[in-house]
Amino acid sequence: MLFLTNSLRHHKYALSVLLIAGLSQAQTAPLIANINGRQTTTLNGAWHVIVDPYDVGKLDYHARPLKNNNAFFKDHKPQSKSELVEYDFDHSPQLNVPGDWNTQRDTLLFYEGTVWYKQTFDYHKSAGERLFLYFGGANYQVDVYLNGELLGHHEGGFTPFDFEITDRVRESGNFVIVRVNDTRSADQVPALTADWWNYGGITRPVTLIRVPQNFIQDYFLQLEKGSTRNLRGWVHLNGPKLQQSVTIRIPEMGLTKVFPTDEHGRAQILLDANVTPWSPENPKLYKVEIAADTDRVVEDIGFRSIETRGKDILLNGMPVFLRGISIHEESPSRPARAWSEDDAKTLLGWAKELGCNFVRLAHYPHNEAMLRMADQMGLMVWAEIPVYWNIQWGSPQTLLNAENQLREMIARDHNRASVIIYSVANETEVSPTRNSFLRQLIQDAHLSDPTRLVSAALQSQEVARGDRIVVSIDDPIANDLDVLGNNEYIGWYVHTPADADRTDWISNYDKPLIMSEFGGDALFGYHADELTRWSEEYQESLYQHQIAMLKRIPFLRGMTPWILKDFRSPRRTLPGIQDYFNRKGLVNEHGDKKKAFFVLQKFYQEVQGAQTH
Ligand code: GCB
Repeated sequence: MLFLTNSLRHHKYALSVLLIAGLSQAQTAPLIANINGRQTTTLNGAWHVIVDPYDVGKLDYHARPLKNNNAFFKDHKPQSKSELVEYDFDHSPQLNVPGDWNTQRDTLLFYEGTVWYKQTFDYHKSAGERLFLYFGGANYQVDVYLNGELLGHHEGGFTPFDFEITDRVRESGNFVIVRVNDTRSADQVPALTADWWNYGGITRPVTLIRVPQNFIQDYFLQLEKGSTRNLRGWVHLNGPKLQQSVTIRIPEMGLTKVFPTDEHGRAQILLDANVTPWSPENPKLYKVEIAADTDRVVEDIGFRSIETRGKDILLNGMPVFLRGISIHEESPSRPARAWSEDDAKTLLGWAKELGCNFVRLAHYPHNEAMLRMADQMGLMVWAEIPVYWNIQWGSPQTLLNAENQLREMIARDHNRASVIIYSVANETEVSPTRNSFLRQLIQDAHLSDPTRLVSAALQSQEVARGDRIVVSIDDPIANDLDVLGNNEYIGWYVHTPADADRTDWISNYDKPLIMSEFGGDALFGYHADELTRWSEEYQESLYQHQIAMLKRIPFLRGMTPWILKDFRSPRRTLPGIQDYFNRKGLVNEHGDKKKAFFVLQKFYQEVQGAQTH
């Protein structure tokens, strides 16, 4: 496992990795870093699908697993005119991969359950090479089969996974069958309810990756926390020849240095470099070449330091205010799961237009294109796992699952300069089991990647209500976090917008606070007075009062209002207004800007004028 050597120092963590390897993630291979830098063949395109609400492709009528040719993964064809076979991928309709199924066919909008996917490919394998089948993401439970045999399972809708298929691939007629099931359940992450659409399907690209026998599986290279010179990290080789020399080359810095790998294929890297740091004003990326004796990979990587000092957040040693916005992974051109570079460019372009230097990618790891685009455009990122609302805190299995999702997110994104914060939870209720669950995740994040800050979106408490309202940040896990996040809905779920004027905030901690959510719904084009719910004027006034209040919080160091764009949610049923959309967006699903957009934009211009970042 990728993180095994990393985590051996920490027994409990190592144990969870082993358990995961044995249980929920059977047979997935270690993740390959930077697949864009590899020789790849895409399997994106039209896949044949069978919608299977009763799971007849997997279970017989007594709910026992099917072992015979009725099991869909066999892709069996009748051998005679008399043979009974009740499925046929090749005459079943198609859906696009990547893509959610809900928005590709009207009858699937509310569908939650199983869909089977099939794709075929031919492949010419050269001697000495290895081949991996890589999924950017599929929601939620996935079984993958190649040529009628199980490759493995994956659980979790928003992180990548891969399988080695070197010994199983044929010259021609390969068929991949994937069972994707997005049924919600209480023990999952997220659990039964969430305020976003449960988009099912193979929602991110599927790729064949060709690598040499001994290859560079992963590497990590970032500025050490608090340093503007020390590039620290590691390289991890995979294959039979683990002891090699690894050369790190950054031509623009005139840097070349060789490091030996140990018997586990790992090299520790330390470079003294003259770095032009990455920042929102100058999102500098360097071409970094990592070359072993048997493999070579190149990637654009930026270097910046991020740390806290008391209540301040320091970017490259300088205090910074995070002018952010929250974003769901929904396409700006049509309300469906986003996955493409174009989607990323538009969404992040809107954030830039607002004057942001920061985005909260809520509430789960977004597709990789978003992170790479944030690197290029100069937007700092809060990255998040879907530990959301009501999780089964007492379940060891659920914790393993959350840890695995965190690990996969960090493994994919740990070289992105844009990522400054890992968030481990959103609006979770304090309890002893919740506290220890989250503490484990915070510890995992710090261990896996000591260069980033760890946060969580907490819930504050109202401690006084008289002439003044006093709200306190007080949570047992706050001490474990580097940065405090807090969601509040003054003016929407509680109080009136004007009540923000008489609200004061206190905190028991010498730590920075990011107001990770506030906001209210408005239907674009609906105009009324500022006390009328759902009107643009109500939302505009709410933002004005909120901003006036936020300016008075002495320990506030950033904010990510809820939210950039209206997004689909099954919880939002009000006809004529919501129509299954959460309307807290500053733009609607067609990109039309509401009045509040300009209120926030103006505030961010003011803040920007007053600081360098
Ligand atoms: C929240 C949640 C977010 C919801 C939002 C809302 O606190 O974190 O997922 O969408 O409130 O609109 O109620």
